[in-house]
Amino acid sequence: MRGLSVAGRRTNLALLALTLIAAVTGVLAFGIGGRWVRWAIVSHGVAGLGLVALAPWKTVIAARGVRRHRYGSTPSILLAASLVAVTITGLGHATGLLVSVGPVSAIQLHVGSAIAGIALLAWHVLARRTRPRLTDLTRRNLVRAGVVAGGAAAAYGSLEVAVHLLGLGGSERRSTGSYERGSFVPATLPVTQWLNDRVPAIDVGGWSLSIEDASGPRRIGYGELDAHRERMRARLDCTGGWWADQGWEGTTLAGLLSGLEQASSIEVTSVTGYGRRLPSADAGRLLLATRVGGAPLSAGHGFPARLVVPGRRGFWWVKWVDRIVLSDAPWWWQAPFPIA
Ligand SMILES: Nc1nc2c(c(=O)[nH]1)N[C@H]1C(S)=C(S)[C@@H](COP(=O)(O)O)O[C@H]1N2
Ligand SMILES: [Mo]
Repeated sequence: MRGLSVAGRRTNLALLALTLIAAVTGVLAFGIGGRWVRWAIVSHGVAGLGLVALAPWKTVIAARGVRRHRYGSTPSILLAASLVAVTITGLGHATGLLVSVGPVSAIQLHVGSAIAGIALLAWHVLARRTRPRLTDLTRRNLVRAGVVAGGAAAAYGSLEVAVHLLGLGGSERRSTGSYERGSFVPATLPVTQWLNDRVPAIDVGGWSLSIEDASGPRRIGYGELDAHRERMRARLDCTGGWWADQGWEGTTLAGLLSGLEQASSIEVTSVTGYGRRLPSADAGRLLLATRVGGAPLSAGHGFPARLVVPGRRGFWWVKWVDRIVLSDAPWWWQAPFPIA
């Protein structure tokens, strides 16, 4: 890069490294359902605050570029705007000061602006390339990186303490960062779709569940399925930023599939085409629910049947299930996040 000082290079590389950490931990925070999610969330917050801390230095570098009227400043401005949006929504969600904007949650805006920002950043990095050099690995630079990391971690800790002392909404977040909504009151449980799936109107007269193994399909009607009343209390935690506990009723996949050939994974698909593949070993813990809170599911929550997947984020809880396929493919043989 022409005309960029050593300090400018250093700042740019640090920003790039922190952005990569923030992106990876952000994806992990969505992918992990178990207790390790806390560490993805903490690292994500620390990386984010590190970026905020370096922003003033970046502003100096950017101002120099703007003064030289460099080509391509419109995408740069869009990039800056998306980063401001990412920061406001991230801090807003974490502190509880901005949890939603109308029907859209701060987390949804955070992810949306982050994806836009990453696309613009890819362009920016290619257009204004700063190549890491071996000479960047001096002891002084490592100390500097340590100071940024330590400072960001201290800032994260202080922010958490402040949120608790001030009693802000953010103190109510669980380990995934989600806020409680409508536990044990299914009527107030948010109805959420992963992307653009629509709530279908299903007439149980025409609906049946197809269960397929290597020897072919077999069908179960609603009456037969709803006769099972195994209970399971489970926590639905949507990546949109909320969670809820409910009492679900139905039948475990282990019960439903008993007597069928052993397989490696179970593919559960919705009337709408949405689906996830789960490990067969989990079948005893997976409930195909027809009821929640003692009443049949509402259309929004998956009537006639939906999957209950304790320990996995909401996008695994397939609604409006009409097909279950036993498969030899490993369960992770799918896109890490639904694409429909
Ligand atoms: N068929 C289908 N099932 C789905 C989704 C979807 O878009 N389509 N969204 C998932 C997501 S992201 C969540 S958080 C839960 C939400 O369940 P609820 O609407 O009953 O609260 O459903 C899951 N099941
Ligand atoms: Mo979700």
